[in-house]
Amino acid sequence: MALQLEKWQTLAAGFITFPTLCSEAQAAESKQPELPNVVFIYADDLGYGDLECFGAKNVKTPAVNRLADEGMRFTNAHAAAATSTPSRYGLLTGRYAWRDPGTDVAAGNAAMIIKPQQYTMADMFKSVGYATGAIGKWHLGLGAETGKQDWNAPLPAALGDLGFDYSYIMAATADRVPCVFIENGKVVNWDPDAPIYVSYKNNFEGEPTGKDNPELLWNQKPSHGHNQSIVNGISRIGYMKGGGKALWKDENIADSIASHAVSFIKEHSDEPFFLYMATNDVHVPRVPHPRHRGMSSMGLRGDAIVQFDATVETVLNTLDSLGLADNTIVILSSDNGPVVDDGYLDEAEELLDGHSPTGELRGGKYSAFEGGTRVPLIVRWPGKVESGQTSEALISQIDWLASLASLAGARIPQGAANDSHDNFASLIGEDRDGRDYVIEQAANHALSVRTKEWKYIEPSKGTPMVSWGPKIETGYLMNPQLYDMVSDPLETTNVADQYPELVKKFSDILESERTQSDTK
Ligand code: NG6
Ligand code: CA
Repeated sequence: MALQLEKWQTLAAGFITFPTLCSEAQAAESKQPELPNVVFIYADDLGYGDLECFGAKNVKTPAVNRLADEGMRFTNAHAAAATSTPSRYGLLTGRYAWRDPGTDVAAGNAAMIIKPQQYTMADMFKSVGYATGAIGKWHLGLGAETGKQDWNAPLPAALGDLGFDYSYIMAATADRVPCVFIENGKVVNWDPDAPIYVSYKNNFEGEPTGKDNPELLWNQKPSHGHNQSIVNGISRIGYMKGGGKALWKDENIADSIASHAVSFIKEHSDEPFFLYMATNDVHVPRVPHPRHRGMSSMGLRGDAIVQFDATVETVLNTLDSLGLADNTIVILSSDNGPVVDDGYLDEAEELLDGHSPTGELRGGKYSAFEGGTRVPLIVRWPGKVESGQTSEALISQIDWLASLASLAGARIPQGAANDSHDNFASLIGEDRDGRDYVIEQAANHALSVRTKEWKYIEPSKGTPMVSWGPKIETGYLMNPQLYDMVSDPLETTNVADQYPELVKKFSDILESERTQSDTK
């Protein structure tokens, strides 16, 4: 069609008075540019300091470095929460998880946490004609009722209800049963000889567990927790029976995710698409494919970062080979801060050798300190986002829904995504200030207010260190905390007593956010 028009235009040039052709040519000129594709590469537990282009030691991340060179690196970007489920909930709904009960780290048999009637990022893209796909870690529940799923039949409530045309997902995390991929609500490679049963309460008779049968843990052993059903020589959280040939091999999870992402991109290369690709790397159990083993000097955790980088490379190469790179926004980030020992004996801590997963930030996953929610962020959009730049804009994942809606020209329905602000200008580097403040949720639900200058952590109950194994400072204290993020970016000195008026201002902000009604 375009070619035909060009031919007609050339022909018409000699006959300027041919009215129909002129108006067609004008129409072609004023045609809106095609909507860009959007690809989220969403890592799991990848820390602010875990990528080479964010200062990582002992591990090379050439593909991510390339993305940063060709795009913009953000040094003050935050996940909405310090663990996966609430963070993803905020990202995909534009609504803070702390407003809604039942949004904490989900079991593998949790019911859908985002309700089918809720508006999601995928609904938004779909409303303006995008093809939408979710591939990789889900961790937001499936099915209508917790514990009542029939894993041997199509799940009645799944991602299709949330606006995703296509999904190929892990129900929860690699350390939680069921250890199978689910494609469009059906277990992949479902094995009629090994029907699947899942419980988070009781074991199934005769099934070994990590607790009772440690001799079966040939692949990886737990350091804390993770001592229930055994799959692929690794004990997990929760009990499952069956699975047979549907059971995943942890070594292949990254490749399965990458190859399905490639197929999705290929299949939709001639229409706008939104791909939410959530990797399993670098969550526990870290069991990278043998070809990535030993590629860092930090053992399995470092090798999982290498594997994450390989996934990024696959996606970038696919976009290149299909000629889609220029018209695709690639956004890379992580769901929460890093953890070293998160429950398996993988020597992650012993082999750090000077590498700091948080990039020296205090705390880590679960924590109210910066290490909990400050995450790497890279945005690449050739020709639109300046390349090789760094932005210090204050950014929260809660805003991505409204920001990308503004890009796509989608209208968010009244009452939906209320916490999400249109910050598209900062996401593409035009505005280098970003939000006035972001709100961060720690694992115990303590909220913090972070401005460019200050970090306020509200008083909350809890132990100073995570109490169940990971060696992480929680930042929980019964008194208010205030840190001067300009002179004290590592949150070493609580100055709340010196600035009572600021403490009041920030606690008022939290109070008013908490009481905000359901309409914008
Ligand atoms: C914790 C798990 C941890 C991890 C986390 C969720 C234990 C002892 N620890 O309860 O290993 O799975 O939940 O991580 O069970 S997240 O990144 O998905 O939020
Ligand atoms: Ca996580």
